Amino acid sequence: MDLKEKFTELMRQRGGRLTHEMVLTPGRFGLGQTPKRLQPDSTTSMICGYCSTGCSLKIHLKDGKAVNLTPDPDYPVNLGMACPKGWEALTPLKADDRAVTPLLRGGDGKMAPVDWDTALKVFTDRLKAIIAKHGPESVAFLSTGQIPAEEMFILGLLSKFGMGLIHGDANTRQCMATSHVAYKQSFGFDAPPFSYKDFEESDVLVFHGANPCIAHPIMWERVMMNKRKPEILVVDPRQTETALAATRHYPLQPKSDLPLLYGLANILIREGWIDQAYIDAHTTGFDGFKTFVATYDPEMVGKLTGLGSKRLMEFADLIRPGKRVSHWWTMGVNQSHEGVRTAQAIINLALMTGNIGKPGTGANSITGQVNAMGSRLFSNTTGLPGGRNYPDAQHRKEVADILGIDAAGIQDKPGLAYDQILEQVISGKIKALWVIATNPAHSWVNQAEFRLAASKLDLLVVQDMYHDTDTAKLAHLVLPSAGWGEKEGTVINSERRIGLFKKVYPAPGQALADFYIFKLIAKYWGCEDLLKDMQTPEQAFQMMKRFSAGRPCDITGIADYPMIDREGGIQWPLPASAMAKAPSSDGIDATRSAADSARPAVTRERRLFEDGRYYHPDGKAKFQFAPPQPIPEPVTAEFPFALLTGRWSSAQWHTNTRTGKSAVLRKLYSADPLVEIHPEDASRLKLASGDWVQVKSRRGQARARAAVSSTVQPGQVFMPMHDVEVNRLTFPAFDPHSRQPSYKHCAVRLEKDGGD
Ligand SMILES: Nc1nc2c(c(=O)[nH]1)N[C@H]1C(S)=C(S)[C@@H](COP(=O)(O)OP(=O)(O)OC[C@H]3O[C@@H](n4cnc5c(=O)[nH]c(N)nc54)[C@H](O)[C@@H]3O)O[C@H]1N2
Ligand SMILES: Nc1nc2c(c(=O)[nH]1)N[C@H]1C(S)=C(S)[C@@H](COP(=O)(O)OP(=O)(O)OC[C@H]3O[C@@H](n4cnc5c(=O)[nH]c(N)nc54)[C@H](O)[C@@H]3O)O[C@H]1N2
Ligand code: SF4
Ligand SMILES: [Mo]
Repeated sequence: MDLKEKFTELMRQRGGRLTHEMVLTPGRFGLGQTPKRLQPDSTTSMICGYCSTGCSLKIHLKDGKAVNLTPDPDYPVNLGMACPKGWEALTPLKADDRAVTPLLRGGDGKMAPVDWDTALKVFTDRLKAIIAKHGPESVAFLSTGQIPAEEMFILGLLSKFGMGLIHGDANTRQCMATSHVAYKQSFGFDAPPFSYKDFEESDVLVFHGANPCIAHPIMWERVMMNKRKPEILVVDPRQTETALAATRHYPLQPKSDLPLLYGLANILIREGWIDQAYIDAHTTGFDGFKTFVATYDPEMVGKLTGLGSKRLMEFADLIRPGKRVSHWWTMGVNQSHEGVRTAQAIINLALMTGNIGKPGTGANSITGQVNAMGSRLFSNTTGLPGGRNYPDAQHRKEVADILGIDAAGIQDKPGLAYDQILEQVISGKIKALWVIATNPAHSWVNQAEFRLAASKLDLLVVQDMYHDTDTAKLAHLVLPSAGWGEKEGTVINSERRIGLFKKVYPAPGQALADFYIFKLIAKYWGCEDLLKDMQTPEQAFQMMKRFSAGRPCDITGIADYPMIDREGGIQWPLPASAMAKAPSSDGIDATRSAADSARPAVTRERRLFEDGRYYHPDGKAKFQFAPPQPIPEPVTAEFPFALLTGRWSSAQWHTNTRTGKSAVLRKLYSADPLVEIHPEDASRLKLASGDWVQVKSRRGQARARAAVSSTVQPGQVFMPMHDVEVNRLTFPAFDPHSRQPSYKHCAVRLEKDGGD
């Protein structure tokens, strides 16, 4: 009997009814029809559920169900465009392997369907028993940047203040932790300063370790709309699609970004290509920085990076003051053993050239997942809601006051980071793990370690849309979730724009929105009072607003969900005081209707720091720097290749649990794992494209097909992160400040494999 049949059987045994009270209030639990605010046969628009670009899609409904979609032409982000994932966004909802009922591993080791009542009792009874025996530090959760902010927010409140857990982290550690720490230390708050319009308004765009043609295709379309004939510089060891489309490619040696950036700073200072007035008025620490970079001689840096001193001079000349220069970075920077200092070295370049707070400028970290930014501000994992800090007594008091709880009950330091949580699972201190909307059995660095950790757990709970993800297969309990399109909430994109998810499709079987799963857990745990004012996502949003009041991310000027819809998304900050003022004069959207003009306008595209004021108490940005550290696992004679990893096609999303369900998207990528290898290396190893090879590291091995291509440099190979094999190889090194894994460098060797 397959799971679907088992579920039908279970429903039959129960008289075709759910046993829990949710059957009495289906609307409340996100079951059943489209919410009232949508007409059954109409078109509505909502944010795509994949990447942080945050495109808006028009969803066409028939009988209250989405039947089709088209990109939204009126939204300031995507202007009528979408990438293949967006066009195919409805398909994964209908997949056969959706989790349609909770599943519990029985004494025979097999998963069997159970009803929610049983699942929730197992969840609370087992976790409470573990906590009673081993303390609150023995249970941890791992969540995500892919669910609405309201869901992350109530999970954070429930887990920390309701269930009393200490440790919880998210896949945003794998992704954005570096930018978060870098901005906080440099600007005083985690605040990406840009608006997408800056893509169009730059004279020079520098992409550091970013491949937007593949990873953020609609942002790249915005670059293509730039009418200023911009120079586009790509700093990437690989000749990516973006590098090919750029005007200049700097194929540096992997992980030599930090010396490169210090070398550039040195040239800029030496040549007098800096904005001293800006530095004096708006920054601190420049003199120390100047002394520090003086030793980064162009000859030495040219050799170290493999770029040569001439190209360094050319680079510095292109980014000096006088033109609008914007710097953009993603995972080539963040996923590094020294990601934070590298990101800050980019920030330093923008500050010292005065290229920030003006059109077409900025030190701009592009986020990855649809709601990575929501997680940074509201998830209550590494910081308290509203971008507050655990160690700050005043911040703890503010949080306690809003929630009506005792400040003494709030921990005074953040919980453990992802890697430390897994370490403690392995050492036996953490006994239970609750995994929500992430698939670490594929995506976590060094799978051997993750598998070992999973094998040691007394309880692994996986809350996912699908029952057969690599992580769900290891679980003792699976909680079935509604996905994008089946629930409501807000998400925050890379340019700080808050947009809406809507419920346009019924969730299958007993699957529930994560929001209501958390609500049910609160009820069964006996702490539902904590969330009593948050019966719906929109009520939780109102609470998030309260947490934002007076903070740099203040959104008290957003009245409600319909306002977000009307305005085409709203960037933070938008304090209530801004809405009380007269309509702002710049950037108001010309498409606003006559009725709209009666209300104060929200400027549609805004950037931060236009007044040169940063969030440190002195109002200034800080130069941050430190000497580069050696590569954690350099190549050797035994493991002579540097393995780089990353995104491979615009049709693949991470571990492919969603994109893999679309026949259209599957046609756009390789069915087999791949390893890209340079023609010289391939000929030495007698490899042709399509041959199977074994890729081996000190931790594991992976079988992949050779893709012979000069996109990689000799001595380097590249594997897509979308293939589950890749993290059997990666090396668990971490940035010391952000604890983000360095996914993009480890040492491997290749051996031809006889098979076909
Ligand atoms: N289609 C698609 N789009 C996505 C995603 C997806 O899975 N699929 N995921 C989303 C998410 S969560 C994220 S975080 C983003 C990631 O977006 P990106 O960061 O743009 O994507 P990656 O391919 O991981 O890495 C970017 C580049 O870093 C380069 N790189 C490797 N090592 C170094 C180095 O030492 N220095 C420099 N300068 N570059 C280096 C790689 O060669 C690669 O081309 O994409 C988002 N968008
Ligand atoms: N080697 C290597 N590894 C990497 C990277 C790399 O560049 N190289 N990149 C890293 C980065 S930047 C990231 S962000 C991570 C991503 O790694 P993961 O987060 O593990 O990847 P996803 O496939 O996005 O997993 C999301 C899971 O959530 C489920 N899901 C989707 N929507 C919902 C929902 O609404 N509710 C619930 N409960 N579940 C849902 C999906 O089915 C899926 O199982 O991978 C990291 N791993
Ligand atoms: S670029 Fe990102 S947000 Fe836009 S359609 Fe593609 S996946 Fe969705
Ligand atoms: Mo990411």
